[in-house]
Amino acid sequence: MALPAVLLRGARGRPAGLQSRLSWLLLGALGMAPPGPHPQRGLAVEAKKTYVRDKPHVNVGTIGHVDHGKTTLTAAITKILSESGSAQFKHYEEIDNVPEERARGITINAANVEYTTANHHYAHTDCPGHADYVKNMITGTAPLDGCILVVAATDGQMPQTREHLLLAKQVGVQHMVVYVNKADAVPDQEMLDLVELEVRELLTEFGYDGERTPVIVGSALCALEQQEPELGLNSVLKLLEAIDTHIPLPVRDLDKPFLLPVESVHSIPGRGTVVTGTLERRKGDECKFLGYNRNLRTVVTGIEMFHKSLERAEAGDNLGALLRGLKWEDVHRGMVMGKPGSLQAHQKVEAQVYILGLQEGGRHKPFVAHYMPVMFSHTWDITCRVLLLPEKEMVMPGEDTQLSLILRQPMVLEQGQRFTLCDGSRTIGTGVVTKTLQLGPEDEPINWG
Ligand SMILES: Nc1nc2c(ncn2[C@@H]2O[C@H](COP(=O)(O)OP(=O)(O)O)[C@@H](O)[C@H]2O)c(=O)[nH]1
Ligand SMILES: [Mg+2]
Repeated sequence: MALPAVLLRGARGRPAGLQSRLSWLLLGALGMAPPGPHPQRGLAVEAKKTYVRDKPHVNVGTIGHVDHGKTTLTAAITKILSESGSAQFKHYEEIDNVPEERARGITINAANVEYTTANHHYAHTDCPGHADYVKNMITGTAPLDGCILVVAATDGQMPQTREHLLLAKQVGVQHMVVYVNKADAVPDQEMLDLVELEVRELLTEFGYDGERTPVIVGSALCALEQQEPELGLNSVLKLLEAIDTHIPLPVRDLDKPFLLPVESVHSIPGRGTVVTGTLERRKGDECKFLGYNRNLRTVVTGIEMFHKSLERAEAGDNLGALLRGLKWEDVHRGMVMGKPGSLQAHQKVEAQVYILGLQEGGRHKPFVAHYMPVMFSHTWDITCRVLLLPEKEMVMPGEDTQLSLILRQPMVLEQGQRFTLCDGSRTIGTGVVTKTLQLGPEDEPINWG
């Protein structure tokens, strides 16, 4: 018997014509020049895109104080890599004047450039303004796997150097590579050494490995303007190599115990209960359901996608899972199904959040402690209560802040998990869990109104 039609959601096709392009690609991959220009230019461009996707993908971004050279460095990287066809050159102005992108009601004003190195394919984020940096690191759809911290040798560390490092640590960026920029403007080697020393200390202070973090000294401007190859070109090549080797591939969700946020629950006469959802992580047989104060254990006896039974599911699959011995009324949308032991429900978390400004559709008034928005994550939503840091009186629209949230019931929440806060139908903020906490005696009892 087939599963409900709800499982039938948009077939995913392969890109047409992929096979026919392979031989041409192969030549490129082997380092041989393709035989003259490709007969169809559009196809060639497309072919290159297909090719770069084969390398493991890593998300990086430039952080650091304003005017220290983040955008210049980003432009220089694309310029240098464009010469070997591994990137498209983006001019400084193109990166600095990106139009605003509206994503999930939040204005993200960040430039994304793309390039490939010997080992990886990179998406590199550079943001123009200070406020946008902070916002982007909290709200960005893809968390950064590593950051390039840019410090101008002319200034050394500055307030935003510290602030961005702190924030990077908060949102879970684990790896840093440092570029000490503007070395062309500092002829004194001792001064450069001092800046490097200071940066290493700073990294250690914020919980990074200051001793072993690669620090490359150079000049992004020289690299961009093709002057002083030692300070320019070579420093950027060294930086790229450091990024390639020092920022490890992110742990693929495919390797993690499976996790399925439940979208809907069905009862099928004669077969049992089926839950549907999009698998965030891979399949396992035994499973546990957590959320809304429940904790149920069962076994998956079958999975189906597009009316076909599956041997094994992969992350990203939209599937239905048949469960042994569970009743339809036992499971709800919003519960999370996962491998026993790999999941935990939490009722209190610490988070870094960005509160939307009025122009972004957010609140027009600040809020104070004990404010109760609804928190959305995975497929669940639940009322929560805001606790502010002791010295903090209120949070203004457009502000980013650290705070704690107490949920009405324990839900599956992990460090690094992203969520949205809503007030009625209005999205008022977005955040990322920085730490899961235990409820303390000071937290009870709570009146949920
Ligand atoms: N002398 C010198 N100036 C640089 C270098 N890199 C960037 N600049 C200049 O520093 C200023 C700020 O650079 P920009 O990339 O916009 O910094 P951002 O705010 O960190 O993105 C610009 O005027 C750049 O031309 C460098 O290596 N040497
Ligand atoms: Mg910039």
